[in-house]
Amino acid sequence: MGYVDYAAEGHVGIITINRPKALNALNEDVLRDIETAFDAVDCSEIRAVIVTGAGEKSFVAGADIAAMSTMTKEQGEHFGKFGNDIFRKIETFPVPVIAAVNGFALGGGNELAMCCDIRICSENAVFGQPEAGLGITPGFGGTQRLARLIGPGKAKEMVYGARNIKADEAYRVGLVNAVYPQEELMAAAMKLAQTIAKNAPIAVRNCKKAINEGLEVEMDRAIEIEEKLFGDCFETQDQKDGMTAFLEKRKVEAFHNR
Ligand code: DAK
Repeated sequence: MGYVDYAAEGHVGIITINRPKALNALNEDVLRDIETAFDAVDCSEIRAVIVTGAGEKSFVAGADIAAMSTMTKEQGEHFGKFGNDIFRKIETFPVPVIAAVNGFALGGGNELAMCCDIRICSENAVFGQPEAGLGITPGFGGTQRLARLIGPGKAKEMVYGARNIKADEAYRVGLVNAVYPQEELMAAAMKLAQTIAKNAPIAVRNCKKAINEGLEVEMDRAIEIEEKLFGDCFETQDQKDGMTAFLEKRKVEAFHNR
């Protein structure tokens, strides 16, 4: 992987997009490397993944404008599908994914952050969908996920106006959960990931599925999805260990992911 680094620390995987000369912009090679990195995550060991960008300036400054500038309609559609399939894979990745947004998250960068489960950012982060100013629409799910996350009115203001927002506004509108000084961002992401990793992994995975799949259907069906995933937990050793520990008035030592 030339453009993406992968490291595991305990039960946490860290994927770093590493193309700082172009502010980590996404061309096909970078996208392919992101996919390869996710494919390499061993979910029997890893319980949460952090995605971040190399350098102190940019998470991802968007899809690669130079690469897109000469695309035909067919190539544009192919590029959109290629990226969308990978982003959807991240959105439905079995374990939670945290975006640690350490600077610009524009266009495809904001779209990458939005397909993660949780976003936190540094004080210098900037979010936006500048595509309309470049003569295109957002193409990696930006029109869909932004409206779902912050509501259609605010999303339309950002998308139609190609208006970027800074970290404080991103926090206010609910695009990010928290803002940290740049030097504290990765430690905060790691703390959050470890908090998740401490809980029963199968239950956490089922929670992710229940929330994501439930949001896509009407409430009666959503509740059925939750019931099924809740029931499945009773076939796990982690449920027995967690509840036995509670009844014996002690903390569970560790969940074993089985
Ligand atoms: N693509 C390619 N190179 C980029 C880039 C990008 N998105 N962003 C920055 N770079 C490169 C710059 O060209 C520059 O390269 P050199 O000139 O040094 O070779 C280097 O990174 C440093 O950038 P700057 O010199 O511009 O740095 P500044 O600090 O002055 O400015 C900036 C930082 C982030 C404000 C500025 O670089 C900027 O405005 N970048 C573009 C941001 C942007 O518009 N991003 C959205 C891209 S559009 C679709 C599929 C996907 C998409 C759409 C449709 N379909 C198939 C339908 C997605 C679209 C997008 O993401």
